[in-house]
Amino acid sequence: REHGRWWREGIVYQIYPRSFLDTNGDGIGDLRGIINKLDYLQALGITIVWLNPIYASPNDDNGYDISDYESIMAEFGTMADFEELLHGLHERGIRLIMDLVVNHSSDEHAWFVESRRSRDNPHRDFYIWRDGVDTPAGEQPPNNWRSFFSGSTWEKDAATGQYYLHLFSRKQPDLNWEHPPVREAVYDMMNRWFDMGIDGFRMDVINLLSKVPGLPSVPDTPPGELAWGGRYFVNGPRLHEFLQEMHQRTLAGRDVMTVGECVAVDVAEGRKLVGQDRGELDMIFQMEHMDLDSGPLGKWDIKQPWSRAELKSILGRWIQGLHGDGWNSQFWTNHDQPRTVSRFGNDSPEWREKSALALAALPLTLPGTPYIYQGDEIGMTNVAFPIEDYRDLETLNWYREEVARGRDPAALMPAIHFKSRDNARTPMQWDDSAQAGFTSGTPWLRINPDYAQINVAEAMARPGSVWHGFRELIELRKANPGLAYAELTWLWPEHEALVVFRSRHQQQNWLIALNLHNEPQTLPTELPPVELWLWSNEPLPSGPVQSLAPWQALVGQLP
Ligand code: TEU
Ligand code: CA
Repeated sequence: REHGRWWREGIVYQIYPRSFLDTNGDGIGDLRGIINKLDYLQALGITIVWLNPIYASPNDDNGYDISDYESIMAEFGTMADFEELLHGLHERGIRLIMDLVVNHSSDEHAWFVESRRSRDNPHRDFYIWRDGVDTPAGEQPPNNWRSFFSGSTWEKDAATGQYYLHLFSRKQPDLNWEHPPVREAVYDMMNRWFDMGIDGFRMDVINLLSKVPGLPSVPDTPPGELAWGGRYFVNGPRLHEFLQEMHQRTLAGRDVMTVGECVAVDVAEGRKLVGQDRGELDMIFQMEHMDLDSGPLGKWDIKQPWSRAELKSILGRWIQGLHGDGWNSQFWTNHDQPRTVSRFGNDSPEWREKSALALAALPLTLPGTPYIYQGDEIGMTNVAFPIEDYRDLETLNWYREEVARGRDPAALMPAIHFKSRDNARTPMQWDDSAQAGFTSGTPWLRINPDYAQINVAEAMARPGSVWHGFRELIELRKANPGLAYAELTWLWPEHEALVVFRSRHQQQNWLIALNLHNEPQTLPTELPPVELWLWSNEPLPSGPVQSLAPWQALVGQLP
């Protein structure tokens, strides 16, 4: 297990470059902004940075629509800036992982520009083209799959009269992984980035690469209606073959890490993706707990309160399911999710800081590798903008589709305020100056109006702030690397406020006790006596612990 210690024992900090720091006043964060904050990252103590896509892109989906995998997005800077950033991170002992988005490209990628030209273009088969279907009601798309971003997954292209597949937006055509030259081109590109010295890839929707041949329609769907076609592209028939080939061609023999973002995956499938002897990926980033507060209709169908018992059951299943074989990621949010404290904690002035730290203590003590999303280290909160101020295409497409179906626009806003991806994408709040110190110009997305109270300068200057709590928890994590490998036992798994567990690795034992609730909790039984309390967001207990205050968190060492 010597191999890969750095990523097993590491702490990842995720940077969404567009919203991190703008240094040239165009309102868009840039690589220079990250370079200027390298000492900040080092002070926080994190050991790995994951950068969201920084490649050339028309930004239909903020860089997840790549038009050139080997050049830097003009707004973000130059290749020289990138090299300086990589070097600056390495100088500080911080590794860098990049986003790999190869389920799809931009429709402005040269491959697609060629592909759409004619049916016999040499690049035609780089993408997935099909004829429409003639029906009594007129021509229909090749099947009835619904896109992740609303509407059909098919777009008819005038040049050839055929449709191309796009599981995401129409500006994100799916690459055809059945076509060997696509795979060759991707592996070559990956190898060139590795040769530049990057330390790994976070692989976007990597379990969607392989589609069931024939691309069948979802059965039992009323004509003209769309349906979730996951069974035909989630963990498709050739996925493992493709990932093993990728591993052999790019990863084998390199000291790099790979983390696969996987949608709608279960533990059995997860083990195939990250099992130690599989030769596929190192770590899984699965999102089952991101549905804790969703009803049957999906993410916009808000369900509150969320169940702490269900959280424990999901996390426990993944931890036990991969123990000793595969590797988990631990996180509360990312650039696709709401802000942690607003969603799972309590962002009122009374409880914001305490609940942000109670929540932070969970990923930073669980087995696996913790991920911190930019801004969470100061307890940044959700926003509630009018619809005009949203920029995220998922949010806007859903809004337009629902309005077109006749729903009252005002009735859609609570879900948007709670769940929009833009909650996580508002710019970093560095200080209380105009535009939160993010830009001297007009930010691409509005700043959260709470920046005068919630900002990095304030939090760093004040002992006991969320920032200092994160720094302490990161330090604790580094001093106790065994936490990453531990076996976990829940105490009171059914309890709807308490999240309490013992963690054991070799001779070491820990106790983590969290009250994830606004009310104090009397414990079903007194906590087992610890040898030493290591951390709390309250004064450390001096005797037996029989109750926890609202949002109290305790980390201790057991004999
Ligand atoms: O996200 C994949 C994914 O699962 C999202 O579509 C998710 O369902 C949604 O954002 C939840 O609201 C990845 C990237 O993280 C995301 O930013 C991209 O938009 C998407 O892939 C397409 O590349
Ligand atoms: Ca800029």
